[in-house]
Amino acid sequence: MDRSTDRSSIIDPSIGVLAARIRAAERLTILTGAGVSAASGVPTFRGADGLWRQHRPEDLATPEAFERDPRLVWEWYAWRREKIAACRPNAAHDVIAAWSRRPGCRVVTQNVDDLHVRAGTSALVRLHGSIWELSCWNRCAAQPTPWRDERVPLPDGVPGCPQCGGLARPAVVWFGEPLRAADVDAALEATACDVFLTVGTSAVVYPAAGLVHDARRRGAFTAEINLETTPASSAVDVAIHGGAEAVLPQLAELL
Ligand code: BJW
Repeated sequence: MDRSTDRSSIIDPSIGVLAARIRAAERLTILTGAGVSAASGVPTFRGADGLWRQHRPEDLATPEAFERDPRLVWEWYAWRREKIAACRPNAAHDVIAAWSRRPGCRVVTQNVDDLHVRAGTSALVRLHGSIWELSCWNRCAAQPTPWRDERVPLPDGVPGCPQCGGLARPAVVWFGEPLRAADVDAALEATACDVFLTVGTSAVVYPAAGLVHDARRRGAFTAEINLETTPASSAVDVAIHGGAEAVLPQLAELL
């Protein structure tokens, strides 16, 4: 094929600009959302095939929903756990994991799938918890407990708290719930950086969506990688339209 007409060989000039910024940065912070795991096959929340197209968040992802019908909520999480268990980290997770081992790099994720963990990401803040952990509904246990049972349908009854035997819940953050203070502190601390890169998030869920603005106020160069325009697109220095699994490897090549 004539390379001059092969659009796949043309690199968006913004990628070069961002690569130069990352190369020079002593402190790099990356915020990720569901779009980073989309190429792995994990459903996003708000896209055309997103989870919120089939289910109302208030029926499944609020403390009120769990109180009303814990089994229904657990069944939905069991279905998602089974789906995620079959997924593997993609090229975007791999690039982020490699960068995370650089001094000064911090990764903050809203994702509960733990694909960043499986890719070997260090210095990771999981703002919305993990679908692979459970915690006590009555808040008896101080720490969430790993729970890797992938059976669907659920074993008899909903899972119990390993500490007190009471009702257990997925160790994720639902709407209307506060995030763990230590995670919020770590995320806010990470907004003091030279480059803040937001990847694959619709930038509508707070407090995560506020981090890019905090970083900008604190003097960071800000960038976004997303398939679509988001509320963050007009606020960042560089908005790159593309799949994280394609753009991040291109960036890594240029470093
Ligand atoms: C690609 C791609 C590819 C696709 N490459 N890109 C009004 C104003 C402001 C705030 C509020 C408000 N009313 C209520 C609030 C607060 C609320 C909130 O923000 N609501 C807004 C929606 C309006 N926030 C909260 O309730 C939070 N808590 C809180 O504020 O506490 C305060 C408090 C203090 C003291 C006491 C009590 C309370 C908690 C938020 C918890 C969010 N939880 C969920 C579920 C987690 C568990 C689970 O998974 O089940 O977190 S909701 C869901 O949204 C999930 C995600 O982490 C989160 C963000 O979604 P994300 O990652 O952005 O995914 P999508 O699907 O939205 O977007 C994917 C993007 O990727 C798209 O843009 C695609 O284009 C892109 N993409 N493929 C690159 N290959």
